[in-house]
Amino acid sequence: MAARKSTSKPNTSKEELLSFYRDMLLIRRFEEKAGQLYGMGLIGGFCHLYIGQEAVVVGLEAAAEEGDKRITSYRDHGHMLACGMDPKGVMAELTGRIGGYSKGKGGSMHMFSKERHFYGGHGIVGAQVPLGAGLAFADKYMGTDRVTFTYFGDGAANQGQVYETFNMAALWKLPCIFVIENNQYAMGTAQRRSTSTPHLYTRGEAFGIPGEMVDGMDVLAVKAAGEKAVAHCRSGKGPYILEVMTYRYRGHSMSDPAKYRPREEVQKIREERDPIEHVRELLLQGKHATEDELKAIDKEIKAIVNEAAEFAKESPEPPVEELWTDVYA
Ligand SMILES: Cc1ncc(C[n+]2csc(CCOP(=O)(O)OP(=O)(O)O)c2C)c(N)n1
Ligand SMILES: [Mg+2]
Repeated sequence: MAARKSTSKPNTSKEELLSFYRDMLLIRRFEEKAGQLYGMGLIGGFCHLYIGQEAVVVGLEAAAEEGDKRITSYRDHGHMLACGMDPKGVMAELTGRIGGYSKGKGGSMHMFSKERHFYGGHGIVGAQVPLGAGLAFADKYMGTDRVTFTYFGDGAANQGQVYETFNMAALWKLPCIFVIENNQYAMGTAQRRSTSTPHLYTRGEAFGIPGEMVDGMDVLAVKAAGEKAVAHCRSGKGPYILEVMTYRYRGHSMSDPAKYRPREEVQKIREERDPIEHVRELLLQGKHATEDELKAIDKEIKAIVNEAAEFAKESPEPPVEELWTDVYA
């Protein structure tokens, strides 16, 4: 077992690049629209945007098969869209309307889809990690060969429950991929100020869990690492850790003015490392698409997002009777 840095790049096709482009663009435009609706007062409460991190979830979803499960933190809109949940239902939940995935009673951090095997949306930092191992345990117990993608942040990686989970997941050889989305900040705290060692992918070594560091701004590298992790888990060898190096362009949440980092830092990554721009260049350089064709895709995606926003605005608020439904007593 050795934790190591991944450098390999997979082969790809025009179709795959186009689908990565679409899927990442859908997340970005959706999140930009959510930011606008928040600014207009149509979304209340907490709202954590995923802009900049799109290649992580899109690359890993390309390595997943039907029936595989996923669970994540509060920064969850991208995960929902990437696993095939309806943008209208997600946006309507953000605006607190009856047409939302939780009938408007959950909001940004509390959405689920049994059909798409999406298990939330968790506001307590690190809480989804043992739950993810539990989902993987269920698959092992039932004798399926499905795997669970358990996503958490660099900040959450310092939580005690993560290590209790690593121990049990390794002991029971659970088919769980622990995806550490390292966007380099936990709220306003940079990783170097909070974390004793620079590499989180080695954190499973004490438990015998292999780990790998992946370039999270390169969707092809993420997919390749995901395929390797999935093959490991599906073959019964137990859990796997992927530390996916990424960056969030916006503040921690909509209420964060992001004064803890210079603007130039964000600007530099946007200009030099943007995951969508990367695929756009591969498409253009490989002559797989023209500028006009890519513009047409952008237009198509904007229409889907606008339709979701219209649906979210027109859907009524939940009636008072809904206060008494979906409640455990
Ligand atoms: C147990 C717990 N402690 C603290 C918080 C407050 N909090 C919310 S998000 C966050 C930072 C988490 O950072 P990270 O895991 O890197 O995820 P990111 O927001 O970068 O995606 C903190 C401290 C919380 N929600 N839960
Ligand atoms: Mg973080």
